[in-house]
Amino acid sequence: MAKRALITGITGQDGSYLAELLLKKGYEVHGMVRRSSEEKFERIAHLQGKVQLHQGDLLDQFSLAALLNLTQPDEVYNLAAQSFVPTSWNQPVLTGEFTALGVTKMLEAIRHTRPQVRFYQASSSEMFGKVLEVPQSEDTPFYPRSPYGVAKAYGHHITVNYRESFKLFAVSGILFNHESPRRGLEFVTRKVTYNVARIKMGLQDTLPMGNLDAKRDWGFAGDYVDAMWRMLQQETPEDFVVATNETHTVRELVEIAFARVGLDYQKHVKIDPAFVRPAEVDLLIGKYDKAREKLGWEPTVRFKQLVEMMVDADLERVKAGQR
Ligand code: NDP
Ligand code: GDR
Repeated sequence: MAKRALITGITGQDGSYLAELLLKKGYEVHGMVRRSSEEKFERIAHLQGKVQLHQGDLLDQFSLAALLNLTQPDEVYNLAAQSFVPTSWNQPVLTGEFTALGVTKMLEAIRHTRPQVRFYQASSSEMFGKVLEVPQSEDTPFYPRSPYGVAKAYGHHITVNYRESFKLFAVSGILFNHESPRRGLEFVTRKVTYNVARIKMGLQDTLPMGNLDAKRDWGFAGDYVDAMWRMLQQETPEDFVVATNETHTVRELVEIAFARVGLDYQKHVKIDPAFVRPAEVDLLIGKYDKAREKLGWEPTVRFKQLVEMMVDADLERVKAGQR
């Protein structure tokens, strides 16, 4: 019989890639979606009829238990979260409700209705924040720098705790930044590649940016969802860092993206304090040796290739009058 998976956050960047991967592997895929006045399922439009969508919300404990009863999953991937770091300073309580307590709600639902489930929690390199070690591994202590990072650290620890307290097969993937042409427009990679395409097409001239000196370890989302799946196929539940072990500045990102369309970023990028954060994460670089050794996982897309893939995709979209 086909394995069944339930994905929260299926309408997000990672949810769409993970749903594709699991369908390819022959899974029956169920996704939890929030109701809104207008359905915006662009990222999974091409999977319509292949995935089964159900209403539910991380804030509503019973909706989670009901969904587990209805779908009887073998694997649950908890990707839903308020995931944009700047919003977490404007809505810190809501971020805590979704991104921190939402994890406990899901774990409680699993414990009481389907304890045999294999559970994946989407943890983040933002938990390392003001880093205490370079590069960062599974053993590096956390020092989060935003309400988002703090909420993710809670989600991480409660996942470990439920594994140790109730013997659940619960794992936490500590994923570094991962991007794709499906990335939300407010995140820095997509913001840059989309605006570069618009500037190239003569639709605007300037790009307002925040801190160009921040360094990130950027990989491709398609690679990272494969690591999530591999974590749930292990014999014993363990946590893993997933990264590329390369770090680049936002300035390099901007430079490569503009160069792809034959432009000089210095003529278009303007620093706007509105995009500078109250507290910054200056340097992230992940050590993924454990994932390589135990999961047999390697990133397949490197930084320059990733940025150019995103610029090319955005150029096509802008030419076609799409977002
Ligand atoms: P997105 O922001 O693209 O997607 C977030 C998803 O969560 C959307 O489907 C959204 O639904 C859903 N969601 C938000 N709040 C709720 C709620 N209360 N109830 C139900 N669903 C909700 O994120 P990504 O795909 O980029 O990331 C997936 C996960 O991985 C997130 O938890 C993120 O924090 C984490 N992560 C991401 C990294 C990255 O670089 N991308 C790195 C490390 C961790 P809707 O469409 O309705 O808004
Ligand atoms: P991040 O991603 O905060 O690392 O979280 P984001 O792309 O938003 O920022 C990366 C870095 O770029 C700097 N920056 C800007 N960022 C944005 N968004 N807009 C700008 O104009 C801008 N200018 C400079 C930021 O200061 C920052 O240093 C992402 C999210 O996907 C999280 O959910 C996830 O957990 C982490 O990655 C790993």
